[in-house]
Amino acid sequence: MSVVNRAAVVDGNFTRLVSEWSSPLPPPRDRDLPVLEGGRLTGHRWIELFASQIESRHLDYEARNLKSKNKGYYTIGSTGHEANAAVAAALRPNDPAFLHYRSGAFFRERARQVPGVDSSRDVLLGMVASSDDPISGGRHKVFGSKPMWIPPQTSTIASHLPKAVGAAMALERANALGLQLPVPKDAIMVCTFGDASANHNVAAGAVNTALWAWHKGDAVPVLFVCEDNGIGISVPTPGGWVEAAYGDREGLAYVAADGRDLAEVFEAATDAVAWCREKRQPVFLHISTVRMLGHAGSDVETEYRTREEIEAVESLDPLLESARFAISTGLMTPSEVSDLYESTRRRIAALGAEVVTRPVLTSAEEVVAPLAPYSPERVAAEATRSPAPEVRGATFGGDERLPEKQKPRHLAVLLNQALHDTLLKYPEAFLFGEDVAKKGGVYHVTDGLWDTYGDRRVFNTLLDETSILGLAIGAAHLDLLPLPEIQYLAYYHNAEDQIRGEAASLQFFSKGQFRNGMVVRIAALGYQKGFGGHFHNDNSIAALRDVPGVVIAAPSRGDDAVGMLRTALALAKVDGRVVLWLEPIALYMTKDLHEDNDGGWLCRYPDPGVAVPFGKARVWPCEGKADLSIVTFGNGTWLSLRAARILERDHGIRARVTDLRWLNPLDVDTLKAEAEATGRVLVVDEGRKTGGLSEAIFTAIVEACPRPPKMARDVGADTYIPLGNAWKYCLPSEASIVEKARALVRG
Ligand SMILES: Cc1ncc(C[n+]2csc(CCOP(=O)(O)OP(=O)(O)O)c2C)c(N)n1
Ligand SMILES: [Mg+2]
Repeated sequence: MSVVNRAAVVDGNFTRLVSEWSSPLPPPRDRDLPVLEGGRLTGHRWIELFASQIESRHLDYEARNLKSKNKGYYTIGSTGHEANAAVAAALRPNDPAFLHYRSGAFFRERARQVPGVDSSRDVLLGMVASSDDPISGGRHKVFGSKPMWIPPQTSTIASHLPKAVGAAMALERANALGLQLPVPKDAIMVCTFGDASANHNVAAGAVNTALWAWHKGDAVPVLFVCEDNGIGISVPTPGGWVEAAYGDREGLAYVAADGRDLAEVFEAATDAVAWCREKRQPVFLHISTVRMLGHAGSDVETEYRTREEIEAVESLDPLLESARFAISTGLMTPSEVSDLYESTRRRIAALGAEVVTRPVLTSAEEVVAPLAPYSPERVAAEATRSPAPEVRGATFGGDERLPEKQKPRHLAVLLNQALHDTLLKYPEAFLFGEDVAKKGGVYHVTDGLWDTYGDRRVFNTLLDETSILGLAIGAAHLDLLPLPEIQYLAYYHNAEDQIRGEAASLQFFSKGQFRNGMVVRIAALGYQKGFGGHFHNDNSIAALRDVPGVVIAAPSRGDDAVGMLRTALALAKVDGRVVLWLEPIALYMTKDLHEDNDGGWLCRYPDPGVAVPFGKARVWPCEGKADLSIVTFGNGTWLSLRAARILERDHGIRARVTDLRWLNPLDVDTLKAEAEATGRVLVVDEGRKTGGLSEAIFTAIVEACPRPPKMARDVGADTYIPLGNAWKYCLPSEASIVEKARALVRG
C-alpha cells in the first residue's frame, strides 16, 4: 500500500462519487442565495471556495507527481484540511496571515482576493525550488506572498505564534500612538497550526501571552486557527484535548467547526473574525480536519495505522463532502463538479510541466544574496541623521542639559542617554522587556525612559523571552522599530530560536520582501564582582555567531556605545538587519582605567550626527614601534589597555590594542593591518575557548595574511562561570594578558 497509491485511491474516490452519482438531482439552486438558512455564504461564493479546495488538492497530487520524477522536493500537503479556504474568505487580504504548511486552500483563496497572483504556479515553483518562486526564490517551499500579506514561515512548528501575537499587540500600540502602518487600523493577525503543535511550549506561551495582555486590559486582535486532524506525524492527540486545553480559557473566545463542512467553517470563521476584529480580543478557531496521504509523501502511514483506519479517514474526505453538498443541494450538477475537478487537474498538471523548466539557484552567491543586505551610504546617512535640536532641547530639559554638553560619564549613563535620543529620533521605536519601565532596568540603563515616553512606547513585558522576541518580530513586520531587552545573555539562549530560526531567516526566505529589523539589547558577559554565577555572567557567544546574517555589536565604552547604537539602528531601519547588541555589564559603571579616580573610562556623549561606522574596529596605537597587537572586545578592551601599560612600564614591551566593537562581521581589514603592523597578534577573548571569537579571529587573520603573524590567545575556559571568586580562574585577566604577551614577544 504505497503512498502514491493512496493518492490515486483518494483521487478515485472523488471521481467515482461524482461519475457514479445515482440519486435523483434536485432542481438547480439559486446561487445568489445563502447556502445555509440564514447564513452569509452565497452559492456563488461557496463554489469559489470549493474551487479553492479542489485546486489545493490537485497541488498535493502534483507535488507527488513531481517528486516521483525527482523534480519536486516537497510533499507535505493540505489534503483533508481544505476547509481552511473558508477562513481566508472570512478575512481580508491585508489581515497578516502567519500560515503553517497545511494552509494550501487558504493560500489559494486569499489569492482570489488579490489581483495578479497565480498562487498555484507560485506554490509549484516553490516545490521545484525554482529561483522564480516569488516568495523565497527557491530557498524553501513556503506559503508566503508579499502582496497577499503572508510572511513566509519556517518549518519549526509553533514558532510563528509569538510573532502573530506580537504583531497584534504592536498594531494596537501603534494605533494608540497614531502611527502610520502598512495595514489598516482594524486589521487582525491570523496564525494557523496543528493539534500537536498546540502543545508546544512556544504555542502555549504565545496564547498565554495574548491572554496575559488581554487580562491586563490590552487589545490583542489575534486569531488562532488550530487545524485539528487528531494526529502529529504518528502520535494521536487524545480525543477532545484541544478543546480541553483551549476551549475554556479566560479571555480566549473559542469557536469550533467541522472542517468537512465548508459552509459551517465559513460561518464559524466569519463569527470568529468579526469578534476578533470588533472586540480586539484573542479568538481560538478550532477546526476539526482529517489528515490524508500521510504526514508527507515520505511518511508510510501503514507503519502506525491499519489499512482500515486509513480507509476510514479517507472516507471522511472533505472534498467528497463538498461534492455531495454541491450536487445534493442543486448548487452544481455532477458534470459541473467533474468539469471543475478535471479542468483544475489539467491546469495544475500543465503548470507542473512548466515550472520544471524554470531556473534554479546555481551559486552560493545567489543563495546568500538576501541574507545580510547592507547599503553603506544609506546606513551612514541614517546613522548620522539626528533629531531636530529643538525637540532634543525640549526633551532633555533645555540646551544646557543636552547630554553632549555634560561632563564625561560612564557607559550606563551614555547608553541611557542614547536610548533617549533613539526614542526621540524614531517615533516608531518601542523599548520593552522585563523590568525596563518604571524600575528602569536591572542596571538602570532604561531609567527615565518610561516617564518620558510613556507606557505605550516603553513597557514591561511578561516574563517570557520567547514572547519578548516574538513581539519584536511582529512589531517589525509592521515597520515599527523594536528595541527588545533580554535581561541577561543566559536568557537569550532560552529563546534563541526566535532569532536563529525566525528573525534572522525572514529576509532569506522572502528574498528580502519581508524584514524584521531590530536591535536586541542584551546585558551580557562576565567579570561582575560580587554578583556572580553563570547566569549573570554568561560569556558564551557561539550560539549568536553562527546565526547567518545577524549583526553582533559589543561596545566597551560609552562614546563607542552611542555611536554604534546610531549605526545599529540605521542597519535595522535601512536594511532590516537584526542586531544583537551585547552590553558588558561589568563595564556599565566602570569609571577608571589605570588608577583610582583617573576617570579613564568615562566618555563625553558624542555630538549628534557622529556615528561609529559599521564593522569598524577601534585601534589604540602606542608610541614608537609596537612589539605586538592585542585584539579584543568588551571587558577584554579595558583589561588589555591596562595590561598594555604594565607591559610597557614593567617589561619594555609596546602593544597596540584593538577593540573590535563589531563581533559580526569582523573588521578583517583592521585585523590584517594589525597583523602586518607588528607580526604578532595576541587575541584576548573573554568568550569560551571553544566557539568563542578567538577561533574566528585566528581564521580571519590566517586567511587574510599571505604570511600570517605569530599568534597566541588568552581566552575563557570551556566552562560555565562559577559563583564566588573562582570565575577569576576561568577568564582572561590583566596578569594573564601580560604573561601571554611576554611569551609571544619573547618566543
Ligand atoms: C519544533 C519542531 N519539532 C518537530 C518538528 C517535526 N514535525 C513537523 S510536523 C510535526 C507534527 C505536527 O503535528 P500537528 O501540529 O498536529 O500538525 P499536522 O502535521 O498534523 O497538521 C512534527 C513533529 C518540527 N517541525 N518542529
Ligand atoms: Mg495534527
